[in-house]
Order: sequence, then structure tokens, then C-alpha cells
Amino acid sequence: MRFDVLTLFPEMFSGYLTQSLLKLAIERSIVSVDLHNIRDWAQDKHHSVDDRPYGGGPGMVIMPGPAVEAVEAVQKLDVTPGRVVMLTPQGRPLNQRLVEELATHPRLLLMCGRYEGFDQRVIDILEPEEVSIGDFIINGGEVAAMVVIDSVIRLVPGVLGDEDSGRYDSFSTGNRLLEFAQYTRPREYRGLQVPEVLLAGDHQKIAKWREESSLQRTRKQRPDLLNE
Ligand code: 6GU
Repeated sequence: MRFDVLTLFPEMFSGYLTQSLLKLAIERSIVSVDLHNIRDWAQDKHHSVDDRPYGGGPGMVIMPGPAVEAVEAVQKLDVTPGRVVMLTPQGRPLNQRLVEELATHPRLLLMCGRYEGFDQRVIDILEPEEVSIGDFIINGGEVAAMVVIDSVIRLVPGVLGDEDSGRYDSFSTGNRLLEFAQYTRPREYRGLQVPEVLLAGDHQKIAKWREESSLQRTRKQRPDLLNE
């Protein structure tokens, strides 16, 4: 799967791309993430990419020229056209269903906004899928784009070990419950014991205990998931 990220701050991704799961997936050519600086498509001698909003108000708006031309140029870098995704608090709230949908595309173009967002004509021309990561405001789309990449790659075959397939993650079509409680060594910590059933090796009993643990957690922390 190919990701192209269009941003004014490509450096924000460097640490993320060189760690752990994603680093391994990139090395194995299962996933690629190409960064593109929208400023490279600036159209005046000052390399402007933003300006004050018509009608007044705080902040800066990303100009249509650099943004639209960046997307058009990046589309041409591959024969497979990318689905354009714009990270914005006005977008469709991200959930596991949307993650599953995004993972069906072989290529995503992620547009990261900053300031007061993109000029509306960018949206009118490109008709992106607008995606928000929740009902709160962060300083720009970069962290949100990392959230999209991180959640989508779990569903790309070969990225996870087969034994912990993302198909069964919480909130998936295949699992509407929260994960069950987990324990590791030591068997006792500050007087709290690991449940006996997990030590005995009866896999049927363990499966049943975990199902009950999932249900209990969901009832307590996310009862809304049970009536969906
Ligand atoms: Cl995608 N961007 C910004 N700036 N804030 C957000 C968001 C995105 N999603 C939730 N809040």
C-alpha cells in the first residue's frame, strides 16, 4: 500500500517513519510513505502557501494554487490513482469502519491542513474524503495523518505477524467488544494474583474467561458499544 503525504511540515513524520512496525513494513516494501512539501508548489517569488482570509478573522488559509497543483503532481508519480483524504476537524469522524474502508484502497493521498484550513476551492476541485480524528482541535493534520496511517497499516496483509491479525481488533466488524484483561509475570504483584484459569492451560476455559472479561470491560467502560 502506498501513502503520499502532502504537508507544510514533512519533518514531523521523520521519527514516526523510522520506528518499529512501520519501519519494518517499509523495509519489506509492504508499505511506502512518501512525503511532499506543499511549499514546493508555491507560485510566487516569496514561496507563499497561505494568506489572510477574505472577510477577516484570525489565522491563515492555505492558498488553492499550491495545494491543488501539489495533489495533481503527486498523483502523476504512480500509475495507480490515489484516493484523496483531507485531514480536517470538519471531516467524517474516524472509526474502525472508516479505517477498514480506507484500507481497501491501494493508494491514499493524505492532505494535512494547518492554520484555518484549506481554501474551499481546494475541496470543490479535488472532492477529497474529509476525515477528522475526533471532536477536539489539534494544531494541524500531521498528527491526524499519522493516526490514519497507523490504523490503516494494521489491516494491510503482512504488516502484523499473522498471529495478531488486525481483523480481530476491538471496534472491527469481527469484534465489537473491548479487549480482555491481560497478565504477564510475576504471578503475584502487591498482593494481586493472576487469575488461576490463565495458568492452568485449559484453552477452552481460557477462551471462555476472556470472552467474559471482554463483556465485563465493555459493559463498564463502553456500554454504548453493546447497543449498536
Ligand atoms: Cl484532522 N485536524 C485538526 N487540526 N484538528 C483535528 C483533526 C484534524 N481531527 C480532529 N481534530
